[in-house]
Amino acid sequence: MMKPTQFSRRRLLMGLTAGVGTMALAGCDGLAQNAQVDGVLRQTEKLTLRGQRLLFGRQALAQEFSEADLSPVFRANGTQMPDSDAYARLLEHGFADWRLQVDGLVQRPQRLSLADLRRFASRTQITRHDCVEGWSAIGQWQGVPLGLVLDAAGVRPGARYVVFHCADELERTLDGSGRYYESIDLVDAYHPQTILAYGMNGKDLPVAHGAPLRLRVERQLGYKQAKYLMRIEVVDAYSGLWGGKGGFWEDRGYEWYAGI
Ligand SMILES: Nc1nc2c(c(=O)[nH]1)N[C@H]1C(S)=C(S)[C@@H](COP(=O)(O)O)O[C@H]1N2
Ligand SMILES: [Mo]
Repeated sequence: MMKPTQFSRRRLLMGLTAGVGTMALAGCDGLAQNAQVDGVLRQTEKLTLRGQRLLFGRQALAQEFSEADLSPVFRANGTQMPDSDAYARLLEHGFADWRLQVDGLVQRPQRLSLADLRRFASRTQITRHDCVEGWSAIGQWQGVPLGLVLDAAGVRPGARYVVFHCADELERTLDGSGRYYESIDLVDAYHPQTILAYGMNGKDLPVAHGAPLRLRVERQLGYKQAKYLMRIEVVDAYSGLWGGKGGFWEDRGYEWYAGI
């Protein structure tokens, strides 16, 4: 599995190589060129340090709790039952016909059943969910690390974000712009606690909490935890989607990076 550090180091290295390449073309004599290269190296070193501090910060784990800490009631919020015939049919058949589509900037687009997802290694974590509306709850989530699914699909160069398309329309509109969606960057996508959860508190994920599959991205607020996942799209930009701000609530004024 490609770790975010490897990914970002490669990105930084690529930046360095590009910088040196340009310098080599622009340099007129050896000395000046060396001085310039030295300058680039020094600058890059600073950048690397700053970048890594940022990234290590981003990679810190969210606090995990014990079973004794589980909230007796985990509130459901937003959509609690997608209002579409397509979803009703999927639910009726116990999600046997449901497939998670994985596409966009990937080498091998996937159509994964719940059984396929359960065949990947799984991660179980007990974390606190914080909603901006002012409530929190501690729950246990089981699922497949998103990074494993992305690696199975093979993320292509130029990819920057992962978009989550959901089954529900939180706001009824004629053009479909009320459909719930979310997006995160590749650093969060490869964070060890970022999972596609099919289980909650030891049972199959309940409908109210996003059955059959939802995102858990534990360093961010509640509205990033997209429920009712249908499709994962890898993109280089999210500006072309719906309102252009990267998510249902983002399009209505919330921050794209909802770090906690
Ligand atoms: N598809 C979808 N995902 C969603 C929402 C939604 O309405 N639809 N609501 C969001 C908000 S604001 C919160 S707080 C959490 C609520 O998750 P829960 O219902 O499991 O408590 O889901 C988030 N993900
Ligand atoms: Mo929320």
